[in-house]
Amino acid sequence: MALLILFRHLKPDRYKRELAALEGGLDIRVWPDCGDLEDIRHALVWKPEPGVLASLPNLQVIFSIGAGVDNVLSDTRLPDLPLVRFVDPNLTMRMSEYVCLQVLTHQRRMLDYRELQQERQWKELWPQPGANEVRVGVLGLGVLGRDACEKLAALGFQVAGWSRSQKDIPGIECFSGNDGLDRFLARTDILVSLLPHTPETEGMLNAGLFARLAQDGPLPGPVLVNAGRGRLQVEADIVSALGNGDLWAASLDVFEEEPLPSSSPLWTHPRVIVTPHNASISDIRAVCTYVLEQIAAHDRGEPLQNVVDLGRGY
Ligand code: NDP
Ligand code: OXD
Repeated sequence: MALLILFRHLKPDRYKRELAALEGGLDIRVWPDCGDLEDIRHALVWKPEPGVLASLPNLQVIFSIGAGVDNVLSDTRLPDLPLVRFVDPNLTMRMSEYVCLQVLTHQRRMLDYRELQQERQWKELWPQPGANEVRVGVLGLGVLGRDACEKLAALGFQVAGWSRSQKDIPGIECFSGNDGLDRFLARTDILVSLLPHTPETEGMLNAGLFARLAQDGPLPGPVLVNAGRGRLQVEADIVSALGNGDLWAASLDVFEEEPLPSSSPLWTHPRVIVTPHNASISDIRAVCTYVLEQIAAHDRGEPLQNVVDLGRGY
């Protein structure tokens, strides 16, 4: 009974070492050196080479090292097996750190103060709204969105969230579905996206949506923070919206194409903060512990946790 590490564009070595340290006798294979394919019961994946999972006759469970599984679901020959995504308090904490950092950066106008510092200018900017005057809207009220909302609310922001199904979260104004989206956007000064990439969400962060954000807020204009997935955003529209005032600033951790091509205007745009898809990285030991615990529980006949709904795509 073997576990296959199946990564593209990511080194498997540390995962292999951690798994071996946690479970001495485990038979670990690393793609493309799979050995006898019949031995493989479990696969640990990130951007798996399309078709490989379908070639494993005795595969039982697929484990994603990330919370997002679009990179797995894009395999058109994905076998109909349980796909478990990574859910972990450390991952959630790191994402909320990123979200709070970006929201505070824009609320406190740090891009402007940085520019003034470079010019050696001692100057106070106006307006300087407090957190309680700023309305943050979080797209996605799943594991990450909910925690980010609660931490932003603890900082004093007026927080709302939007999801597919209606939620009831104390202290957070909850909106849902297409009907709720307009009202949610119209009350949002800083928009945070923590949505998965699915056929429904692809391209939704576009000019039409930016134009529906609040234009009567306490900041000079609306702000976009995207740490969900890059395929949600239309980057040409972000650049145009920054030019026409539909957006005042943006913090982007994810991109249509990753790594972000050096020709992208986002790299040098004065109103954009770029980070290399590291808003929240998966802790390797935590991933390996999580996977081994789930395998042990599954072997005992207990249900798997955090299984992706293949129909919904997240
Ligand atoms: P969850 O599956 O827990 O939550 C997803 C949320 O999105 C749910 O609230 C869901 O609504 C909502 N949603 C999905 N589709 C729609 C839709 N069409 N309309 C409205 N709401 C929708 O995911 P997580 O919170 O764990 O993670 C979110 C995403 O964050 C991941 O998919 C991944 O892409 C990204 N991520 C990025 C990282 C980074 O470093 N940049 C790190 C980790 C994750 P409902 O609750 O009604 O189902
Ligand atoms: C994830 C990611 O989905 O790192 O976990 O993007």
